[in-house]
Amino acid sequence: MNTTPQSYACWLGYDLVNPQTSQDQIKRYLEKICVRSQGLIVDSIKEELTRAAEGLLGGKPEFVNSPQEAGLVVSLIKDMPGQCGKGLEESVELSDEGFCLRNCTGAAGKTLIAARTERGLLYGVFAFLRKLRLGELGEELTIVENPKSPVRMINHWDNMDGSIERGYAGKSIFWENNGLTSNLSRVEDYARLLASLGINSISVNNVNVHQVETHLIGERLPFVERLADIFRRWGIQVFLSINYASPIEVGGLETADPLDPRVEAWWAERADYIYSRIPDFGGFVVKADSEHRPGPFTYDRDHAQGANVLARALRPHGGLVIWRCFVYNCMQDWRDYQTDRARAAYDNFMPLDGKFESNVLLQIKNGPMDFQIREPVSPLFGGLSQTNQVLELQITQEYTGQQIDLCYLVPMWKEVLDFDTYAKGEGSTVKQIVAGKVFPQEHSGIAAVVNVGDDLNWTGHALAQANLYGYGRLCWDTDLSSERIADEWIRLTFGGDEQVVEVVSKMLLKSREIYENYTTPLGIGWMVNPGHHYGPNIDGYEYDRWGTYHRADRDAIGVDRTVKNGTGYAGQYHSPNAEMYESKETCPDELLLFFHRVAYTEKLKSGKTLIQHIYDTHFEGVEQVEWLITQWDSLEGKIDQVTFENVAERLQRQLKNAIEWRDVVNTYFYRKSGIPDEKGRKIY
Ligand code: GCV
Repeated sequence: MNTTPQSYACWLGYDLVNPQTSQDQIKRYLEKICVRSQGLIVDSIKEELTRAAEGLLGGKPEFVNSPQEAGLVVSLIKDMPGQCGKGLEESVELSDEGFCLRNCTGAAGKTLIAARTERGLLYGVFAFLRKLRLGELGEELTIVENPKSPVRMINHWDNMDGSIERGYAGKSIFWENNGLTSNLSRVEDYARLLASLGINSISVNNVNVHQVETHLIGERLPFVERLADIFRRWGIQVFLSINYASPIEVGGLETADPLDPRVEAWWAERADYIYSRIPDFGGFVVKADSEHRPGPFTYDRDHAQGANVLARALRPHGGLVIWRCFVYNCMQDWRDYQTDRARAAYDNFMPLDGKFESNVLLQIKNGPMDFQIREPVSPLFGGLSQTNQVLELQITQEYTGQQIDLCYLVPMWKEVLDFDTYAKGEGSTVKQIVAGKVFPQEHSGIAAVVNVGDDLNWTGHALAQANLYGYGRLCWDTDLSSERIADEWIRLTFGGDEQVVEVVSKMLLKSREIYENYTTPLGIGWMVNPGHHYGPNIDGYEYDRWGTYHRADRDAIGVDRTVKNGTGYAGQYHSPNAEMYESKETCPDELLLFFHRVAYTEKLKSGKTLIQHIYDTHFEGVEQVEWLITQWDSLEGKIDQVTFENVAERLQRQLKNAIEWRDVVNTYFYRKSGIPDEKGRKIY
């Protein structure tokens, strides 16, 4: 008996197709396939096509040599017959990872998937299968796609004891008992899932690199080799997070000073060793001088000096250094009104713009704080103009419901990507910057902390799969809409029942607003239980050292970050954003408390007072969770039972959480302000 739940397959459940896709069409494409090229990734392509044919047709495809006999032809351009390949080269613009799907001229019913590289072919095949299942392959077919972001990366915060920092879906799928998992076939399934979205790089250990993991670049490297062997077959390069003190802890030197020649020589030798075992190794991800991690500050060196020594070691092998900008003072005194954590990344890294080696990429969290439900976009985007940049997102729902509460994050990421920095006038959006189109950058892209673990459905909450899917699709094409991504994901995951599509789509698209309604208001953030970060605790971080304050008193709440009277953070943006945030009149309501201190009695743009807005949104948030529950209940019988129950159970927990948030937040502000709710609802 097969006990694997349907949700294990995620969006690659090939038994599910939309009603628009006819069996004849599937047969025509998948019964006979001609794969002209050869290679490691091409082998994976054939396996995937076989899997797809088994799911969609109920039998293996026949791989034929002659394109004339086949319904589908898969070929590298260089392996296409002379005039055919030349014709294609001339008519379409393909990047190294791009692909082209089109009907072969003169051969009725035949479709060609062509690319310059095996990776391009892999992405083309997955796109083809997706379109086939969605019923989107018309008779006239010419599709050319090139990925918009060059680096499309997944970061794991997995530790080798199997735990995952900020993981909400079980244990690590890579590591157990300080060694490699015994379930490598699951790693292979994971690699397929990522490749189907176009992900091309992955870091496999936590950025907080503890003692055991420090030796992944030493005696534990063979484990990484095994993982790299799997990911390579799916076009994904493996990276490691490293401990900046490795020269001491692995190398036995007495220093890790980046300017010490012994340290430089040690890193170079280490890189040679790694590449001798993993020739296509991606490089290092580095969290340095952040939250007590070691870094160049110990030696009075700056972050450019710190990163460049690694970059020089990796460069001869084509490796990259992905250096995180999450650097701030985590020992702040809450009485200190001058220091502003929001300013920290910009203050630390702007003076270094242009000083990094060409294979260093600065990885910048989307907001200046830390993955809250609402933050402005980090002003480093648009600030840095001479440095390679990677946007860092968080798919794992640390502050956004921990995969208990439903929170489809794609709309939030779209806001970040669409944000216009005005760095070079209108149109200097974050998505253009990470595409490498605004400033000259040798490398750029997007990375995200992933939400998977060894739960059978990967993400704990089955609907949280939509965030992983959405992340990958957005990296590939930052112009896709949240609606389109949700629609695709639902159809590929649950099939094409229109009621399911409509209901789940509404639930996903409303979910971020709902979560925001019952949690922290208007961009102020935090108010969570310290440590694990789930559930409300308004003053949990208020008198602490982390720089995350709301500063509520009986009259007002919010942090003044204006240039005129506050911390000056608003001035880190270009005009006209700086002016927009500086003034209460033009600052968007949803970020008002991030930038300004506002009295409870002040009116918002909506016409409501601040305190009434807080009460109303918190009552509404709970009602909206009740709405989510009725929506989901209406799908019973239309969704496989395991998934149905999984989501139903999470929604009940979400309701409890939302009620707790509502009552704690409303009571807190009622007690502070003494102002009653206009509508006389129950506040404690
Ligand atoms: C991996 C936040 C999280 C930490 C995380 C850190 C980071 O502070 O709570 O768990 O550490 O961000 O991004 O480095």
